[in-house]
Amino acid sequence: LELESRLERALDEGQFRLFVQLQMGQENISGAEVLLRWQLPDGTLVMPSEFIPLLEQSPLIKSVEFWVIEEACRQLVDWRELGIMTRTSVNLSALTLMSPQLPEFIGRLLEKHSLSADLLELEITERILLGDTNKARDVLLTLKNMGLNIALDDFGTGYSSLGYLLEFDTIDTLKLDCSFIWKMEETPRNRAILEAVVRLAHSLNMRIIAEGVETPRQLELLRELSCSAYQGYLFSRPVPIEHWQQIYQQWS
Ligand code: G
Ligand code: G
Ligand code: MN
Ligand code: NA
Repeated sequence: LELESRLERALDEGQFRLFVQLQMGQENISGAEVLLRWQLPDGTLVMPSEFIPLLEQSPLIKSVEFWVIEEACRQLVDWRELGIMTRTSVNLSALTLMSPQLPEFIGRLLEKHSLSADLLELEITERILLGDTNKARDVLLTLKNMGLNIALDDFGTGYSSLGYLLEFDTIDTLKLDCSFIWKMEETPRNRAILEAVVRLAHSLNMRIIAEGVETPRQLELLRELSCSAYQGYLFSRPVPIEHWQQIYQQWS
């Protein structure tokens, strides 16, 4: 409760900040993931793992994530003026995704800024899809029909990942959880599992993004499987969103 009222104040006082992390395609930049940070008045950055779980249990998460979407669109406009077109993804929690206002909110933002919907990707986790499956399917279809991209984050860590693929044909992108990449070189079996997941994505015409790429060797092995994009410290750590121009120039 203490934390919750501090978070409410954080939103009012503009203490949330956005970082972005590069996603690299086979040769070109393919996108950037927006990551939330809470900057305390003394400058300390609080990571999402320390406040998102609590925030996700409160309606406040909607206000925060609506703000994230709004800021992401504002950035897309700034970047457009610099000649930078980067597909940008935001992470959404269940309450936000299921919010009846979400499609209209995003639609109005895109229209106001004349932004193409496919510049925006919504990352959701398997946990979100656990609840009301029919409702989730409707919401995702609405968002998909608007032209937005839908990504399934942390793919492979949930209980019934494959079941979700049966239920939700609106998902465009799988984000392969870091653990697959980090364990890939340990045993042939691990490598075979990763390969099978990448092939599955290809055969369903889904994009697949490998997360947590830290070493040149990991990248080399993943490139043999040709993922759609690679994200990890090998390319860039998350940086403050104002620094995107530098990262962009470095990698393009
Ligand atoms: O950047 P970092 O490693 O600290 O991110 C940790 C986790 O926080 C990631 O799983 C990421 O998806 C999540 N996260 C970051 N920003 C947001 C956000 O705006 N909303 C939600 N729901 N999760 C976020
Ligand atoms: O769950 P999600 O994919 O949204 O989480 C993204 C988080 O993963 C980011 O907060 C980022 O800090 C972290 N991350 C991204 N790339 C790497 C990496 O190469 N190594 C490690 N350890 N963490 C990473
Ligand atoms: Mn994510
Ligand atoms: Na996430």
